[in-house]
Amino acid sequence: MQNIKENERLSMLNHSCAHLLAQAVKHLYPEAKFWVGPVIEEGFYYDIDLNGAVVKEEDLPSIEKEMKKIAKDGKKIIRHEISKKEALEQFKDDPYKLDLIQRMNEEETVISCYTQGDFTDLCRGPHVESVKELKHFKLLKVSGAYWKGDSNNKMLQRIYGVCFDTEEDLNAHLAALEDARQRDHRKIGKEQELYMTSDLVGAGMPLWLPNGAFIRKQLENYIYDKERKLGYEHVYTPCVGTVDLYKTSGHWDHYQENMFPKMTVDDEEFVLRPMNCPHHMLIYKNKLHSYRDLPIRIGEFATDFRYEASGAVKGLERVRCMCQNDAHLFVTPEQIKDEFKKVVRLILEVYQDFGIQNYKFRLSLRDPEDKEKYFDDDEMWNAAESKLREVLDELGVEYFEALGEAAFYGPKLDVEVKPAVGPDVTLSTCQLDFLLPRRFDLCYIDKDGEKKTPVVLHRAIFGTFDRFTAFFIEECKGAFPLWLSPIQVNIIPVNPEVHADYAKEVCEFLRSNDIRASLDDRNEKLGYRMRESQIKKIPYTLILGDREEQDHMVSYREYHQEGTSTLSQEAFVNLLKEEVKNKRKNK
Ligand code: TSB
Ligand code: ZN
Repeated sequence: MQNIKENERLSMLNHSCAHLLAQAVKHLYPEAKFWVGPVIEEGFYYDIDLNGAVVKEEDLPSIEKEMKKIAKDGKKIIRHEISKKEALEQFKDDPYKLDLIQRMNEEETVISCYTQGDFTDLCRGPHVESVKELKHFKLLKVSGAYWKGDSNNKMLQRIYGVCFDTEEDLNAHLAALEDARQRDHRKIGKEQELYMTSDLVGAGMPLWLPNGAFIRKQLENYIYDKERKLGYEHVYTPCVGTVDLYKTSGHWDHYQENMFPKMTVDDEEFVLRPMNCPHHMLIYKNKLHSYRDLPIRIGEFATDFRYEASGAVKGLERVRCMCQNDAHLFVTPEQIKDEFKKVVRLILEVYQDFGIQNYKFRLSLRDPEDKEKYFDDDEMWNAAESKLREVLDELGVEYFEALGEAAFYGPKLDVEVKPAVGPDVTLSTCQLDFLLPRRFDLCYIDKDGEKKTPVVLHRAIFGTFDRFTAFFIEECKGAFPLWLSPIQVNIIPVNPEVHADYAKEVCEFLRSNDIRASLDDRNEKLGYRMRESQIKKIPYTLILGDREEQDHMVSYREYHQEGTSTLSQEAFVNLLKEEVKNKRKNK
């Protein structure tokens, strides 16, 4: 999708279109007063005070019609410059514009206004030359928005729109928006009963429903197997820790704003944990280690709680209660590069299994100016940061660098992906840490018999199961690959009264072969039941009638494919088993 804000011409066009919208609204609602109308990634909006009137989606076409009329009239858009004093006088009846003018510096001696026909707005510009250029636009939606984003203020009406130079560009953009809406994991999550939320549980606290929980369990099993093969050992630890634990780790000083507040039980102070590293440090410390034992890889599917602003919470993607696919790898300094490479290779392998192609590696570095967030040891930071660069260069992986994105304990490699809606997010991460092992006084006995401090790699391949599931729902548009689908086959007897027994027999046969099958023997039309099977995006639909029953065969239709094929029951099972075995690929 085009990012309007990043394109100079589109940005100007959309800004002018926001003025056109305001002018049309003023014609239709003479009482209207206007706050601000900025350009955003998806187009533009204008916040409007309609003095009690309410604009609904169904009113948008009439506003568009008025916009078209004004545009056709073709008035020039003219810039004037006035002094602050003149501006205060000119907009004296408009409290919103007065608020804007009053906030401008005295030094801003000239204030610009733009006029088109009977409409003038305070604005920095720039604008297109004439409203005639505004031909290919669409109003998209309307919502409420508090003045200045403050819920104590009046609620204004925010009308969104977008404008392009050509009808084709506009249509392509609208199609992309519709595609994003259809892919949005919050929509699919509801439709396919994957998860729910409840105000009684709280914002950002998703409840995984059976279908979603099934998918998550498959993800857990998948990554557990891979990690076991790579020498990881998994543990269970509590999702709380004492304040002292997080003071020792440094989270209390460096990460507190992301944590839930502490609670007191008897005479102990606890916090819901935001990260699992401290627990895993203690597990490492439970035993004496020799250099020969390293790397030690402690993994956990661990529940964490983080404070995320209520406005930032989003479906399963950004939650306040999450489950990390976490591990802490304890290595000698000589093992850092090799272990780091193994993690990057695992990331690449997993993404390939899931058919994920659109992602970027980001090398997240400290901001050397930010002494508050990052501990002050330039030598340690420089050494850590250059180690990561070396690994990436040796692997030939492309990446970009981002200052100020490192964790407080060290630099990291993050994988960035684009959700259907909203800004990019991090999925996988691998972080290098020289700090926490010191703070927990960890050691191993080296070759020379001396005590040494290990280095820790923090890594999460799926990131959290929550965020990965959100992303993957959008990636596959809710059509999960066979191995992840809660229901793999939906069986439809052509005439339930005649073919139900055979359908039941097939269903039992599939289930006895570990295939997750459902039976739709409702007395509904065949076409209706087949359509529903497609809407639910079930990978295979079986259609069983006279011929299938006589020949002891099954006819199946794959999701999103035209036509059916026929096989023996055994051959069908083998087909599915093969597809599950080769998994992991999305169709
Ligand atoms: C990898 N201590 C490390 C760990 O050992 C850690 O916690 N790293 S993290 O802060 O980057 O979090 C790990 C992953 O959790 C992130 O890469 C991201 O994918 C995911 N994540 C972070 N915040 C949220 C959230 N609010 N909702 C869902 N997932 C999140
Ligand atoms: Zn960690």
